[in-house]
Amino acid sequence: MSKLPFQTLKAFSDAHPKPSNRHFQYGTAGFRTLGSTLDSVMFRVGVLAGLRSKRLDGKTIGVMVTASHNPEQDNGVKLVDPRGEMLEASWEGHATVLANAATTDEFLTALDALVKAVKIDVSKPARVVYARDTRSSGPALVAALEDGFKALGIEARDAGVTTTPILHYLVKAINTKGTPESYGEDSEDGYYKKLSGAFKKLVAGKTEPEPLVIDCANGVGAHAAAKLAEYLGNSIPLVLENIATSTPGVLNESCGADYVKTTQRLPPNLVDKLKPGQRACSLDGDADRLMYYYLDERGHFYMLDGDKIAALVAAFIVDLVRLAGLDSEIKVGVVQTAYANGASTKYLSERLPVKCVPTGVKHLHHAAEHYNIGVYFEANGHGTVLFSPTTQEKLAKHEPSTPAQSTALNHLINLTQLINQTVGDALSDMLLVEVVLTHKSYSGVEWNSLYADLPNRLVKVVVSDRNAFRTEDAERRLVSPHGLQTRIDELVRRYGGGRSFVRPSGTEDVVRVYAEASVRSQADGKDYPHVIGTSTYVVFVTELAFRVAGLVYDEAGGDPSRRPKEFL
Ligand code: G16
Repeated sequence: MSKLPFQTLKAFSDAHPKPSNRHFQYGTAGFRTLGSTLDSVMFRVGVLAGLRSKRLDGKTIGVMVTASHNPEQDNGVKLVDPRGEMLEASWEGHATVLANAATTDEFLTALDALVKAVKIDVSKPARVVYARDTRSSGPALVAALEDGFKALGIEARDAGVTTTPILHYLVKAINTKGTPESYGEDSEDGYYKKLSGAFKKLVAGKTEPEPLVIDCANGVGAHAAAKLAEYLGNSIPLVLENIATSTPGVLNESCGADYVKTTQRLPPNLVDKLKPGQRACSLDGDADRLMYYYLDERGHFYMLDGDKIAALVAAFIVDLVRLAGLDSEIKVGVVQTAYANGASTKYLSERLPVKCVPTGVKHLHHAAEHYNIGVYFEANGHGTVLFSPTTQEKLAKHEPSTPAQSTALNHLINLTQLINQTVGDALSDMLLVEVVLTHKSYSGVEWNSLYADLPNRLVKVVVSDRNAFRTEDAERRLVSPHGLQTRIDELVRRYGGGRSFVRPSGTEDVVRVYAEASVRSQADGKDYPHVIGTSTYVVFVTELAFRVAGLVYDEAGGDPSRRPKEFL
């Protein structure tokens, strides 16, 4: 077995020293922190991607440079495995070890240990495809990544500036090229062609929808949405907003899917642009999350989040499976996280099997693979639908006995092409939502009325060490710090039920607190048609969230003089 090119690795590594005062962690979505600190991490991830490829016989590995919904000064990097899914969990630990080697010598020793531990044949070829979002720190970080590729002699393909889901698509398309499982042409154009082609077939003969407004978060989704719009032609009119990708300081700023979800508000600059009832949606900074919303006649805001998308899509697919005459053979299931609104879980569980898993697409994706058709969405708008290989085969071979069965079957087959099954994809999900709304002749109002959200509130607490917070039961309960869960339970009881949980973020140095009101009839008995508004439920749940946040802050030894004044 040949050896690693230590001399070359050493020379390159010396040019990318690790900052001594930093600890890096491969979290929920790879490494993610201040962009200015990530040079050494990028170089080392470049080398690691090559080793992962060699370990998998030269299959192409994806590398995405992005910090998604995080503020503009952050950046990050994540690896994509050959089928387009997130990096296998055991390699997350290897990534963290390599990123934290203090010196070049330690880095080389760690590389050698990794090669031996996971039995990598270094003589195998290594291939990667990489891309970045629009952040200004991106080009320099990509240069460091490319040094990693050069140091190991990796065959690297630059996919340029593009969205995370397009990079995932490319990885799968490259690795399945020329095989019976071919995922599509291995180019960005191939992606647009595949999605737009399927969309046009699915809406053929239906009334053209009213224009859809897309808030592109001033991120890379603006580029992709513009190209997609060209391919879609007049099958759906799209109005792109927040497309200033080269203006410093505006990425995800008062716009984008995370802003909408966490503030439960419309991006302020859209207020005057939306007509009552007009559908609008927000992407996040790398276009893997999607939030829908609309305003009513009185200007009230209604949010249709990942839970509402799951409810809409799952019901549609279940209907199609039944209409195709396949309901005894194909079972549909849903995967959610603890953030799922209690009303959505109730609505869905009355109709389908529902599973709850920890936050992070990788957890949802793997759980969804256990269903014939698995619908997974996080409340934050990150999700997709998976059709198992045997289900896809069944759809291809099934012989319908009536024209109605044949139509439903074709719709299902076209959905397998419309949906980016590698990962959550805001643009693919948006087209999916539009298909369902068109087929059902739903406006946002009908969609929203599937169930009424329970009022909820999400609060961030900055702590010195988020790793001191550990959870169990799909993140619904804390096991450490010791005793804190008991105090949260007491608080929740005092507030007349409801629900609250605390978990460390996997993408930011914070702990998140979620609180949700319990059944509406237990509060003041009034009828609140939507979450936002002057409701005692909202006051109740906000107070609960800030009380729990206060407990967390104090428990984590937060400086009393800097305690946020809203924490109770
Ligand atoms: C990433 C993951 C999502 C996850 C989110 C949670 O999102 O890809 O699956 O829901 O992080 O973040 P946290 O752990 O900080 O609450 P994204 O869109 O930032 O890549």
